[in-house]
Amino acid sequence: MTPPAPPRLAVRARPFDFALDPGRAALVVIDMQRDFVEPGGFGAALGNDVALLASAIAPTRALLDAWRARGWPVVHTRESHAPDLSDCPPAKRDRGSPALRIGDPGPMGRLLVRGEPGCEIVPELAPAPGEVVIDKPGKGAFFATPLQAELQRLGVTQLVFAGVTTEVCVQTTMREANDRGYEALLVEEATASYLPAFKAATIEMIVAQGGIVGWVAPLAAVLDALAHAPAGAR
Ligand code: TIU
Repeated sequence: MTPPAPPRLAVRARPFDFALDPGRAALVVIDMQRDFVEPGGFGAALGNDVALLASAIAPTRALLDAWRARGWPVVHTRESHAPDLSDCPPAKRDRGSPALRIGDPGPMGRLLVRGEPGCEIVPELAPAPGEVVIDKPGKGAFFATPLQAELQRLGVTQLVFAGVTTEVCVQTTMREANDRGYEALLVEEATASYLPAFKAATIEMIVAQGGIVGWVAPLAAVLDALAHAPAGAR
């Protein structure tokens, strides 16, 4: 006989409480790479003040610690391209007029190219052994990646999101997840944007119309729910 499923945990969220399923929720950390967060990377080449993203590191670390303590699944993503740029459409590489383009050499190696130092996740949030790492050529993490197959393998139906940037890769991935039937929750302090007004607008877009894209919760609410999760439930 299969044991009864552990009870769901109410997370205080907008537009209404999120019913966290201890057996089926993965933490998804989007693109916390040196190329976005540190000077000299892709984000800086686009003309952004990368210091604005540092605020997301400590809250994301708190989430990771709580998730790992429960033994629940963690997924990290990296926006990245093959060294020959065969997975980088010219329309993406040529966009805008940055100081450096994807694949160009910078102080942390070639921008957004797999294997280069700048493409790695910041040391504070480095993936632990056994955690899933998805290299993605697009802004959304489902496009041209094995993410859906990995989530199915893990039995995951709920995704709790952290990472950068809120309105680009995080929101795109939440929308992809929502359309695929996943329940998606964004943790407010664990995400950041180069444009704080866009982070605020994204949060409102997600929760509008009864949660048209998903839910948004404060970090404390998620940590509180995790603290009440049955030991080892997964
Ligand atoms: N430019 C910007 O805000 N973001 C990206 O290019 N990628 C991600 O959001 N990861």
